[in-house]
Amino acid sequence: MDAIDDANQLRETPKNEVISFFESTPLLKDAAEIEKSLKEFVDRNTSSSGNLNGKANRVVCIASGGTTVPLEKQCVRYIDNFSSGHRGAASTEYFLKAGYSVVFLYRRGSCQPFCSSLPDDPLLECFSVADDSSIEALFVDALHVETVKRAITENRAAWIITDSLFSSYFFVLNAVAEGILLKLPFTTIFEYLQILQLISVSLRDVGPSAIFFLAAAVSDFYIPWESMALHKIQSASGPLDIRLAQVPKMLSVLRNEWAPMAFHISFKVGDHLVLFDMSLSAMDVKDSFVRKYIIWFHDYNNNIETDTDILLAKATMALKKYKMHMVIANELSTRKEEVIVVTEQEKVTVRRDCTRAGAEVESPLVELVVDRHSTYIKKFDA
Ligand code: 9Z3
Repeated sequence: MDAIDDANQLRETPKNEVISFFESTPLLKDAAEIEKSLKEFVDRNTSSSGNLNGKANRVVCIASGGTTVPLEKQCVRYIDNFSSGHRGAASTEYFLKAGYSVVFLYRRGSCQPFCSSLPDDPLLECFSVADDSSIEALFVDALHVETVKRAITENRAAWIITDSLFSSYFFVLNAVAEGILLKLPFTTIFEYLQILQLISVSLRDVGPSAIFFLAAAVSDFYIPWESMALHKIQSASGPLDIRLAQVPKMLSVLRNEWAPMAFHISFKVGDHLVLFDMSLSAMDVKDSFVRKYIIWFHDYNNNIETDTDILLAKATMALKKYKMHMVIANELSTRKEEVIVVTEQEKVTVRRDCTRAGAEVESPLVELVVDRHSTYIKKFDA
């Protein structure tokens, strides 16, 4: 995600790269079902009386979690991109509270809105909210019965029922039931990009009232399907050499072709500390010499002063290159504390309110995004 990424940013995304990526991609098994649920979602939330959540037809697509790159078609091993999905899940909560309807495009198993503090536990699947808002246990099949039995044996059932956070889970079930939240899962880069394309086509008629909030950590490299091994790569054949192709930069395709009227927000992540952890894990990362050396190395290459400057330079480049309306810059190590919002007009540092317990940076961040989105929409009204 660094030097190569920057070089890549300087060239346009050639059309043939995009076409060949999609042509060689395994087709989504449930594409028809996803299209159907997207159509119903858009119809429900973009009526003349506004969406079901109260804001006039405003919809946000939130991409969350990391994409994987399989090494085998019958996948045993894969390369992953780091992201817990917390940013996307928390932002979903604040957008719903702000009156938007949300398409939540998330990595299977990553953090979920309203339950990011709950364990990813199949026990939760055993409950639902009844019409009168009471909690119902769904003992509909053997799996549910087994899950609950096991939870009781393992002493988890009591915990989960008494924990106050559990009620959050029902908020999210309600949001899905009310039709203001549509959750679409992905695992691989192939699934992610195909579903993103389906979403953008479905939201095209929403025009400037739609936001793309792309917080997912998306693979830069992949193994094209046709050159991928079918079965588990054997270790008996010795060391493994893999050649990865570059994933075409779909941001510009999304911005220019798939959803040209929408308000586009991408994220730029600074990874200096990660580079540190990975390449020098055997050393003491607090070692000031190592630290200085690495920072000097970056400064030398970029001819600018600090890590933040480097990150901001990259964010500004992404803003221009992909014609984003907003690029949100964050460092992995401080991402829960602060982000820097970069637009053509401004650079705003948004911080978590540390005076309030449990306050999250996504709260003021979404507030700022909603404000700038309102200004954007007004331009079309004029
Ligand atoms: C982000 O920068 C997200 O804010 C994080 C959130 C992944 C850091 P968590 O899910 O973390 O709360 O644990 N997302 C975008 C990361 C990315 O891959 N950006 C690309 C890049 O920097 C550009 S699209 O090259």
